[in-house]
Amino acid sequence: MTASSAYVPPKVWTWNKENGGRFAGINRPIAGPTHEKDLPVGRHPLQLYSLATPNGVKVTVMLEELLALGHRGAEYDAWLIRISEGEQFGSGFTAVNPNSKIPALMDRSGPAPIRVFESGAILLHLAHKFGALLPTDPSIRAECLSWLFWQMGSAPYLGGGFGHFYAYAPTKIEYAIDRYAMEVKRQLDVLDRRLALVPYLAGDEYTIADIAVWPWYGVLAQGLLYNGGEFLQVQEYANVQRWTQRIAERPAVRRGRMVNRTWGEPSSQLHERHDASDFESRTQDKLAGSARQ
Ligand SMILES: N[C@@H](CCC(=O)N[C@@H](CS)C(=O)NCC(=O)O)C(=O)O
Repeated sequence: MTASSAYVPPKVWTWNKENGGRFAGINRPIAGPTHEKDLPVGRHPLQLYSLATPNGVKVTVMLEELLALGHRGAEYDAWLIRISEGEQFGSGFTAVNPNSKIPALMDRSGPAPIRVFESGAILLHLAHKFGALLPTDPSIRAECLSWLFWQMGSAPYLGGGFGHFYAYAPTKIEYAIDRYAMEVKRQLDVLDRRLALVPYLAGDEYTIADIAVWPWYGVLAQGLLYNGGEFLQVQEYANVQRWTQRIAERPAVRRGRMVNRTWGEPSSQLHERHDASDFESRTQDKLAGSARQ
């Protein structure tokens, strides 16, 4: 019998502040701001407040794809929100996203600013705004939206379920790891079977469905998420592997992954993005080099 199986839930749950594991400092059972802090606003029409987690990367890849397609109105300032330091609970951030999670977007291109939160909603907002990466044919569009919403519903099992219990939980609970490993392998098989039939999730075209799914399942397939590649035997999903590789090579994906990234090689970290030239001049290796001179 493991220690966890001895736990008997009390009649009423109470908040044990010591019991949050790695996230004890930021997890709370209440919403709303913890402190007053305005958000910065840059010069571009789109203001993004984010971090390069899979949910954040969806939006920076989308913006870089739109710019690569020639949509100048997709120019953006990307501001860093350090969620491990609780910056998502500042009053300015909660005004943009009352759910206190990155990514959050302020679209300042019109007469009144529009706030958009939830990465799927942000992808749809941008796809509609620029008429891009969302198919117009009703049946292909339905397929695209189905895979987009599949991702929004499925990734919490991968992140909050598998990732949490496999990589972050203070104790390894076999039941929880088994349950979520099984579900994530099933999800990979769902994708693999789809990608056996078509090159991209909606069909022949790369769309916001791929942009949403790739930062989770593509990065998982690369073995880069939760160090779980070997455990889940991700190399077995050959069609997912082919799709993953193809998308990883896109220049906009390479750029989008660097934005608001605060870990990994210094040359892969662009903490804030305010101009296309920042990819050449403001990555952490370059900033450290110029600080030394
Ligand atoms: N469904 C949301 C999920 C966003 C989300 O979970 N963001 C995480 C980082 S990947 C976050 O901000 N966590 C901070 C917190 O939970 O306090 C979306 O897709 O935008």
